[in-house]
Amino acid sequence: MPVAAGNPRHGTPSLAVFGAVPRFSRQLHVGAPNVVDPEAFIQRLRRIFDRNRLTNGGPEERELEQVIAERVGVRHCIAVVNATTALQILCRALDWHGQVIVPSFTFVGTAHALAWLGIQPVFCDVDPDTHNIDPRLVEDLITERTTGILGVHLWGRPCDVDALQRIATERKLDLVFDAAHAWGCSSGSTPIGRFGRAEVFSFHATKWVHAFEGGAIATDDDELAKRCAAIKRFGFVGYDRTSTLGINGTMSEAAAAMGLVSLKTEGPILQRNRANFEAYAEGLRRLPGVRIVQPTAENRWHYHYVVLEIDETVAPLHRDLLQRVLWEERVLARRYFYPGCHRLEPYRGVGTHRPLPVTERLAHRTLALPTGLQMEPHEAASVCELVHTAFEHAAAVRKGLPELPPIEWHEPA
Ligand code: T4K
Repeated sequence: MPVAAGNPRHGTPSLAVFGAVPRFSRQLHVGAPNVVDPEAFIQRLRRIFDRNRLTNGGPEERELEQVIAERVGVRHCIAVVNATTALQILCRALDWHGQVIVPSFTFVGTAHALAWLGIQPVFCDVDPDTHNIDPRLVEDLITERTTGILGVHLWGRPCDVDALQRIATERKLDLVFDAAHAWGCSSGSTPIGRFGRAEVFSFHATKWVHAFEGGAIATDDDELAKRCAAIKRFGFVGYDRTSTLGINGTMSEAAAAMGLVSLKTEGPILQRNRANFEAYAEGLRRLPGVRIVQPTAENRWHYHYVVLEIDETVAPLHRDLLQRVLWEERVLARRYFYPGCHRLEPYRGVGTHRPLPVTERLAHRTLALPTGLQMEPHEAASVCELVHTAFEHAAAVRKGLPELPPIEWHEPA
């Protein structure tokens, strides 16, 4: 809802919040699915129907597992219905209990996976540059109840895997990684998926490569893989014998088929992501107090997350006001990962945790912008122009916008 009827011809900034026509005629989402070749998917679906094998270890699921394992360079991949369930299966297979050290600055699903198993997530602060769990702080959080460390490669940029592995080895703890953001990424020349005892990818529709819904556990550990595979299928080890408490984590044949098609079409997605990213980076370069999360030269990256850090002590507008301006223009920027897991239910106020100053700061500063096949680089440049205009007219925006109710997380008309 505009705050005032604006008229650019009379000096009011040309922004939808002041009554101008929104810059985009459609909504631009963070995480809009990339679909390159629906026909190839439909062909695979036909074959699925011909075989009448819809789920429970069919050929699409097996092929997907093989492709992922080969691409990552691990002996085992276990495809799972989604990454949250995959994390739960992995934690169960590792017999994690008590406490696990995990960053708070992540999607809440990371913490939920632990809590569902009765494990207490012990929140660790993150490094201000990488946004990943800070190994220097991990050691201090280890108690006699700690059974593991769960790193998250946030935005697909690798954790400090060596430092974390050193701590895990010294303290005889299991280290695993939530690699939900990190398909196709690397740490140096080593693909993500090969670190710790195992890593978990997400192939959710909002990821750059997806299977509608999907996840996968990658590991070189034969025994662990066997346990994960059994847990994923109700604990079955034979036709009618169970070895352990299991769950249904199977990926359907339709989802696996989508995953396979999506993997084959990475090229054009990566190309567009990169072009959009470069347009954003160029367009936002000179803005005061704005930093764009950059890839690091030595690591492979998918350019799937366009994340700004807006330092409110320097920038003329707070992140939340800029978000509101953009929403009115139909650019549905997201405050990933506000407010940090430790401030969300059911973790809020439970137990005590160390102060998390970096997480607190980032949670108030980061803003994810849309990218992917839904948009072209010139549209990314257009989003940047909006940010420039909003900054130029920051005083007017600040004056007008507090009257608006806070953004609710439903989609605006
Ligand atoms: N660990 C980390 C670090 C994660 O980020 C995630 C998930 C997980 C673990 C767990 O992975 P999974 O169990 O999901 O495999 C989304 C996703 O649901 C979630 O997968 C993702 N991370 C998280 C960061 O984002 P929402 O609630 O923010 O997304 P949603 O549904 O609002 O989608 C974003 C926008 O994209 C929508 O406003 C509209 C658009 N959209 C979305 C979908 C699903 C479409 O246009 N079409 C679609 O089909 O959680």
